[in-house]
Amino acid sequence: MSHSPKPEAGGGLPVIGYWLEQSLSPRGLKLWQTLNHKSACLSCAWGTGGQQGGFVNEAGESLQRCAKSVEAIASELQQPLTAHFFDQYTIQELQQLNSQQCDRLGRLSYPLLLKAGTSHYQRISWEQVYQIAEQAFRQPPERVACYSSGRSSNEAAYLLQLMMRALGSNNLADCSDLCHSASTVGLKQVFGSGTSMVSLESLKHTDCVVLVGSNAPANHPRLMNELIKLRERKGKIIIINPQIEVGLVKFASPAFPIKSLLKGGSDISTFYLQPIPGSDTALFVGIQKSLIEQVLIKTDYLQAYTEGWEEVINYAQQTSWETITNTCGVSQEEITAVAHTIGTCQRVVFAWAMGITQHSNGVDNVKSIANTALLTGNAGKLGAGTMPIRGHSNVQGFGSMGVTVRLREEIKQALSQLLGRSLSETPGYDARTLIDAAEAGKIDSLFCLGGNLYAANPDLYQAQRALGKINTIFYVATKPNLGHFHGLAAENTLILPVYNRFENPHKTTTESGNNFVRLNNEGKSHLQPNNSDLISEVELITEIAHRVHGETPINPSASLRVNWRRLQDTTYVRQLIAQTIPGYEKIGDIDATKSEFTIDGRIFTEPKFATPDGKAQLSVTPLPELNIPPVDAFSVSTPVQGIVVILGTGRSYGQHNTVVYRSEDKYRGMPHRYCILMNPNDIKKGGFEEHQRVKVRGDGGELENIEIISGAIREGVGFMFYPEANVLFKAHIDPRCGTPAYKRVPVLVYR
Ligand SMILES: Nc1nc2c(c(=O)[nH]1)N[C@H]1C(S)=C(S)[C@@H](COP(=O)(O)OP(=O)(O)OC[C@H]3O[C@@H](n4cnc5c(=O)[nH]c(N)nc54)[C@H](O)[C@@H]3O)O[C@H]1N2
Ligand SMILES: Nc1nc2c(c(=O)[nH]1)N[C@H]1C(S)=C(S)[C@@H](COP(=O)(O)OP(=O)(O)OC[C@H]3O[C@@H](n4cnc5c(=O)[nH]c(N)nc54)[C@H](O)[C@@H]3O)O[C@H]1N2
Ligand code: SF4
Ligand SMILES: [Mo]
Repeated sequence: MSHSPKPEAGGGLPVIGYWLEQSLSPRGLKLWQTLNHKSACLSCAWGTGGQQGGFVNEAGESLQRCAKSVEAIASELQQPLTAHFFDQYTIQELQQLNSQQCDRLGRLSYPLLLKAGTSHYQRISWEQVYQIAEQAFRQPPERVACYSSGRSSNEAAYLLQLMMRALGSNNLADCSDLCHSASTVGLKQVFGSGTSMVSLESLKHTDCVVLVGSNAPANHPRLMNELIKLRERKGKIIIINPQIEVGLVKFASPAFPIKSLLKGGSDISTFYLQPIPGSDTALFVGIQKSLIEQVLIKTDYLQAYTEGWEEVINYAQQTSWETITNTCGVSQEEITAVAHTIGTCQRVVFAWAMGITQHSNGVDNVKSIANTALLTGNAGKLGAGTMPIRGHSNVQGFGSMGVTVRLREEIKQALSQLLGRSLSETPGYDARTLIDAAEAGKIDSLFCLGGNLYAANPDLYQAQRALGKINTIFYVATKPNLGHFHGLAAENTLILPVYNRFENPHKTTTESGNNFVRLNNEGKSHLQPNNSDLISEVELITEIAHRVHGETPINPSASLRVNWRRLQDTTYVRQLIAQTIPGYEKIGDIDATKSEFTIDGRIFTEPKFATPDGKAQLSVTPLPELNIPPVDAFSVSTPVQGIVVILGTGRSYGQHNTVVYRSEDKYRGMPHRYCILMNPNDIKKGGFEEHQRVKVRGDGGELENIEIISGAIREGVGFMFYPEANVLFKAHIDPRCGTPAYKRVPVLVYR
């Protein structure tokens, strides 16, 4: 097999090639129309698109669409599955499909039911769907659960949680439990607010960005424009990542054509630190220690605006350099240089993604970053602060709408007033505890609003077993995925097709990771009524709620009334949101004003935070104890030739979460999905050669025939793609937020 050379910059020609290929395809015209549709991009939470036009970002700048949005739209513009498709294939045959093949089957276009003991999904009517739903939702409330993924609208999210709370169930698991939950929990403790405190406008004033555990060139491509501009104004960028992601070193963005074409891209990283996976807390405590030694701590600021800082300083002082550098694997010299830059820049933004949150100490990781921001006075001023880079395009909106097991007290009060009764006090299941509860036979009915609960979880064997103990599962989706064929319920598995964001017959809203609310116009689907039978998510949820909860308002004397069918009008839903969700007041008249807005109370440009006394709360973040299991911990019976590495599992450049669009990853030189990226020295130490096929075994399972690819990754560390790698390991979570340690998976690579 020939191996093409890896690109020397992120972005660039492969991306332009992809735009061209899609534009020239038969759906090219519809694709461009959709790109121009006034709605937020489907893909990531950077929040491009909206009322000013599809290519405009939150700061009103144009040319901000990236190839990822094209990928997402192109996939939604596929033809519908034919009327008899599911008659032709048994469920066993469908289980042979990989993620990419599932997605390429086409758009789901009619409701489907797979009954236990039968071999085929069969088409059913919406009336049959509602009858099954009525039954399913009438089970004891603690045995009814939902899971959601952040592509749907605020309106659908709000209705989903309202329906569940009205039932008396708090079981609102969400993909954010597997994602940024550590950020929400950590930031709330420190600042009283769980989202980014930096607006896009504010980011333009920074002179230093510390980007930790993020592969933004692939996953938030338009953030790269801000990093390029930062370097152009002589700002600094500190990258912290065990893996050298080529686009974090150099990135070619179409918004900077001259640099991209003539110079092969713009420089990104000023410093690139490669810590041991899972050790970021140690690295940040090291940075704090160095800041103290270099007398760069802002004591006046700490005294005026924070609490708990003395303990944090004491802890950093008491922790020896030896312990710090041994834990994080970064030298004191490098830490000192980076601390000097952070301590001497005027306005520093600390941004992070999954490399920080997906660890069994994810909350500490987040807090150690927040502490560092505070020690240097970099929170609560323009151009500075903490910025979790959110995942799905509306995942943050789901949290704001109350789709969470950690409901804010204010929302709880407002909802109980709306429903005319107090909400259930039984704690709800998050994504992980839901799987455990299901496995223990404690769940009867599960309603999945988008997503792929099966394939997104660690330990796919457990996920499958657990889902198999639930009586009825509803998968509300736009396209088929692995979960629809492997995550089968004990009795009834339903797949319910819905319109996506740019097709809904009504207006909707979404919230970006920068706390900006977008208004999405009505649209029209390319699917023809004669060969498809779709409805909107809002219609589906309100109809189920109406059937379960009845015609009448739940409490006629409550100050607000819920009339479920009237809630099919999303204008009315927005009014309820305005009245019950803090910071969302302006949504009440967005239909008339068309004014997209920044949510109140989230962006801090003054050092007064959302805690009860307005002060930020620092607390000690203990260094993690990171162990590497010996070879014999993997119970391989015969003597083996191999090596134990710490695996990070994540995304390729051609996938969106569990949905694979392209199998190869050109930027990392990984030609297909079943590769492991390893350091050349580890390949040698294991007695292997590049491109050799090996077995990879974790504590949950094994994969065979994995191709070794040599790459710029720290020694002792490996990288594989998810969801394929999710068979390898069991769930090890941070108990404070429930997020699994997807980024620190010890595996034996052997033959
Ligand atoms: N195109 C595209 N865009 C997406 C998505 C997608 O799948 N495709 N998914 C969306 C979603 S839901 C999310 S959550 C985001 C995900 O966006 P990211 O978080 O950028 O995605 P990951 O692939 O998980 O990569 C995390 C990075 O963390 C690094 N890393 C791993 N372990 C550690 C560690 O211990 N410490 C540090 N400092 N770094 C580490 C990895 O090398 C990798 O570069 O992207 C969103 N946007
Ligand atoms: N090993 C490993 N596992 C991980 C991660 C990792 O880094 N490593 N990352 C985790 C993270 S950060 C996340 S967020 C989760 C992702 O977990 P999920 O959000 O559960 O999964 P997705 O793959 O994003 O879901 C894709 C499906 O959503 C459906 N969909 C798309 N658009 C719509 C819509 O408009 N409406 C509806 N109803 N459905 C729609 C489509 O049918 C598609 O198949 O995975 C987690 N799992
Ligand atoms: S950066 Fe994110 S929001 Fe912006 S166009 Fe790309 S995928 Fe869409
Ligand atoms: Mo995510």
